[in-house]
Amino acid sequence: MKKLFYLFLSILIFVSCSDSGGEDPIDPPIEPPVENDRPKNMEEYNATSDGLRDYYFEDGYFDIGVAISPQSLDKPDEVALIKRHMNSLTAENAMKWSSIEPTEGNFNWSDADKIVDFAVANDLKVRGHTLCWHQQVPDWIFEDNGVEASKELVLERLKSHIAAVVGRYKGKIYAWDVVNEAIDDGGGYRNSKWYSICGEDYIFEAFNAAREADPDAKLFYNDYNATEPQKRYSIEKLLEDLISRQLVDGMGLQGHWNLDGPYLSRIRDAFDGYAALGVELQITELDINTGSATEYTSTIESKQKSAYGRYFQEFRDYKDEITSVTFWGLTDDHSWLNQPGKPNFPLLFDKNYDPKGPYFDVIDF
Ligand code: 9MR
Repeated sequence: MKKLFYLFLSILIFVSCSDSGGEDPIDPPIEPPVENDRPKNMEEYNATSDGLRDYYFEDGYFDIGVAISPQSLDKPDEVALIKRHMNSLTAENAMKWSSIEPTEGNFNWSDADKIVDFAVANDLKVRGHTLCWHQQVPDWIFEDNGVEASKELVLERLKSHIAAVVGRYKGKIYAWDVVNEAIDDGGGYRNSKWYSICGEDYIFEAFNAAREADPDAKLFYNDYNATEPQKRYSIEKLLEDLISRQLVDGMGLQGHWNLDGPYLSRIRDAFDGYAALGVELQITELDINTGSATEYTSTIESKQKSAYGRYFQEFRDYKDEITSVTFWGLTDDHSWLNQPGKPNFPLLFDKNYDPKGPYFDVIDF
């Protein structure tokens, strides 16, 4: 009996070790690129007017977008770069609650309008970002004459804000990040003001209000670290619930990634998991953090080339599921990661509006 027990135990150990289901220790080698006629260097880049949108959107992969501020549209160099490379725009901050409705019922539309009008005039799509978040959200929503507002009042304010914003851009904004970052890294609901006052109901009310205001808009749940298993399982549960009420169309994976991670196996599992639910996938805020290095050295450049190269290879492999990839900023110097005294180099274009090394990896396929 004892022998049998040990035999059973060793079989169990063998099986569990050989199918660890864990992450790859290192990412698998990248296939050597097939010869193509896309630019390989600055000289070839300057000799063509084609850009990312030609290689990805027009070739049947996915939209290529960028998050911008309205001030970008006053700068001819930035406008030229946007028109050459992008077919989709996101307002980096201009559509957030504190920008649009800083005090109750008083709407500032000018910055958001400027971006939408530019997009319409130049035949670019717009992703709306974001209707309900725990940041950039004014205090008045949660207050009522000096005390905490009731759940009913908060939900009323949420619904009327969403009706106004989505209603204004109906037919012009094709997709909305309705709720942003409602799940925390441990997989529970984020303990925001929204949650502490309304419980999870605010999520459903937000989606419902967006659906009512523009039934044709695609509605997304959007989050960071969406490839991390614990968080992913909770997001999947939330999506299932939203799907059963026909309130969601897509999952937005922000994509604030690093030179070394997430591992491709994690990304693949996440794409498979979300796509299996029947929603479309978008990478909504892509950038690759270069860490604490104060200069863009050749070592950092080569790591970033390989990171961008392998992530985009992965996106192409999932072209049937992924409908859009948006960069969180146009040039390194305007990235949220680039802080005074703490430079970062997360994007594909440098401060002179020139493509960096990784650009050529992204288009080399
Ligand atoms: O890039 C945005 C930065 O300019 C703002 O100061 C910040 C406010 O918290 O939000 C940044 O954008 C965030 C996005 O809206 C949601 N996902 C995380 C992004 C980076 O913080």
